[in-house]
Amino acid sequence: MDQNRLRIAIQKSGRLSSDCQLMLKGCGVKLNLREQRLIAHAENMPIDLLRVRDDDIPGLVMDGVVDLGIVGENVLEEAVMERQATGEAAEYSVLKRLDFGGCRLSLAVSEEFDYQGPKSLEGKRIATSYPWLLKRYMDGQGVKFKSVMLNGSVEVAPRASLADAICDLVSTGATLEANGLEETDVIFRSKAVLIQSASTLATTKQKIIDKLLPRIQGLQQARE
Ligand code: PRT
Ligand code: ZN
Repeated sequence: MDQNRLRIAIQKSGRLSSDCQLMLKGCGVKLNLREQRLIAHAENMPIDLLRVRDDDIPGLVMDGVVDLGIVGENVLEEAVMERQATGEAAEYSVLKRLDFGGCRLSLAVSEEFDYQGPKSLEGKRIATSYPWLLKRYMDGQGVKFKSVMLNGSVEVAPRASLADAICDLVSTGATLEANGLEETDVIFRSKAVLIQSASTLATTKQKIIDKLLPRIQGLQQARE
């Protein structure tokens, strides 16, 4: 990769990809994303896009492998807590909170569960892909629980008797309803954020960022 080109990590395919691509396009960045390539070079600016799983984005930014990244705050915060727990560096700065990717991380139980607040989950098994965010919330509530780590199909865990409750992302609530689950506690509210690595950037790269940021601001204002 050319060291003079600004490197931005975005989700390759998923809920954030099209909004990320639209945002960059709106900023005047001409991309050729037709090929399923890992790296896409902008045609008209010194910018390279690294297209990866969203889970890899916090690490790529915090390790300084890329200069910028766009990721959900849920994934970012979980990664920060995990890295802090293992003594890894977890530094970055948030350049902008974006106006897409909105969701919440919530606790949910089966409709039959007699839920009287977080204390009802004492000693219970909770299925989640976000064990650190969940633990922080439950520690705050003074409730001990067992975390059941699932990277997908979290919402079927109670029905499959794998867990007594779940802690999962919610946007419309349709998935919870379809699985006979009731949202009880919102533990984290998230949006996509544009983050920057903590390493010092070359002036040429900083200049591109200084050009992009007001354009992103303009796009968001136009949508308000
Ligand atoms: O392959 P990769 O690892 O990159 O993608 P992924 O499958 O891990 O993530 P993806 O594309 O599903 O989500 C990327 C990001 O979008 C998340 O990290 C959130 O920041 C954000 N986001 C916004 C959501 C949702 N809304 C959302 N509703 N992520 C997931 N969901 C799922 C949720 O897990 C549940 O299964 O949608 C379902 C609930 O939706 P409703 O509308 O039925 O409530
Ligand atoms: Zn992911």
